[in-house]
Amino acid sequence: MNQQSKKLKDLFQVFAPADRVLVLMKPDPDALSSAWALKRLLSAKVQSCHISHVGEIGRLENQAMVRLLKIRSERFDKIDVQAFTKIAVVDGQPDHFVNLPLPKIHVVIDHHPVVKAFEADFADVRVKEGATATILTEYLRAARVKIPPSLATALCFGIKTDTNGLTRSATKDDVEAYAFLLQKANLSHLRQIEHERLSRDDLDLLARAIGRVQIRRRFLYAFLPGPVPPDSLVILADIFNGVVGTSVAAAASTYRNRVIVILRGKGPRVDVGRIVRSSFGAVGSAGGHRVAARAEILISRLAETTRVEDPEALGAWIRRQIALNLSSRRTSSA
Ligand SMILES: [Mn+2]
Repeated sequence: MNQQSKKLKDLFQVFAPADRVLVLMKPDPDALSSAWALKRLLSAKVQSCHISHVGEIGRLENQAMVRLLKIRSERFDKIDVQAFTKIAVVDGQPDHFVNLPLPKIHVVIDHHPVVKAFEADFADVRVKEGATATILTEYLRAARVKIPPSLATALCFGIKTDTNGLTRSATKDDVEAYAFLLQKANLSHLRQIEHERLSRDDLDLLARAIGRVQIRRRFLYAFLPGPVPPDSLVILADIFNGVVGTSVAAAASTYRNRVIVILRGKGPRVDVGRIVRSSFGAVGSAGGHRVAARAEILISRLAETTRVEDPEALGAWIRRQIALNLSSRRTSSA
């Protein structure tokens, strides 16, 4: 028996025919598709299997995915956890759900690094894989379960999203799973999901933001007087990252009591995670990786640093902070 078949056997051993299973996740494309794949995998083994998401399905692509592919997931606050006999978590770990009233978690399938050790009847955490959807695809193949077009499409989108179109931290396994799924997927649905990124409100916002873009050398910056929801800033930063001749794009605004800064980068030497940490790590939460990062700072924390009530002054302060840290030779004040 190969390794994947052994894991499948171990996974199935957790479940009994009378089990009512809850699959829990935070609803990004990788998590949604992985949850659906696990449901498919278990459907013949247990009495019932339900998918539930924690938080909102916010991004438009994700809403399009759920709508077009008819993924049935219920918000966590709408379900009764007590009605289930087993709980599985995908694309996350018990540590990511500490604020929820959860009994024991029986199964964990994930690709995030283990920050806090946990106990489960079955755990498969493969940190090297680009997507949990890749791992679930291997389970489906090992189980010889038929993968309907809509599920294949969802898994394709999950892998693509988590690996930035197979360009970021994608392994041979991710590429293989993707190639396998692509033959079964509905490509017109996949294209439609990927393209539904802008709401009508976002379009108005984009028009405003374009008028406020400043480009200095390879750094593109747009500050919008708030409030602007963080998800909309992500959309703007993604779009601005496409401007030729730039390597760092930042979209910033305020939302509720915070300053939000979203950074996107491209090019071989760029690391926006480092930039955002050295720019804002001292005053707020700041993190990310080479091509995507964000900072969130309580406005009140900046009251002594800049004139926070004046949007232009605040916007200029954020721009200066980033500009000071663009070059990796300049080390952050340690
Ligand atoms: Mn993931």
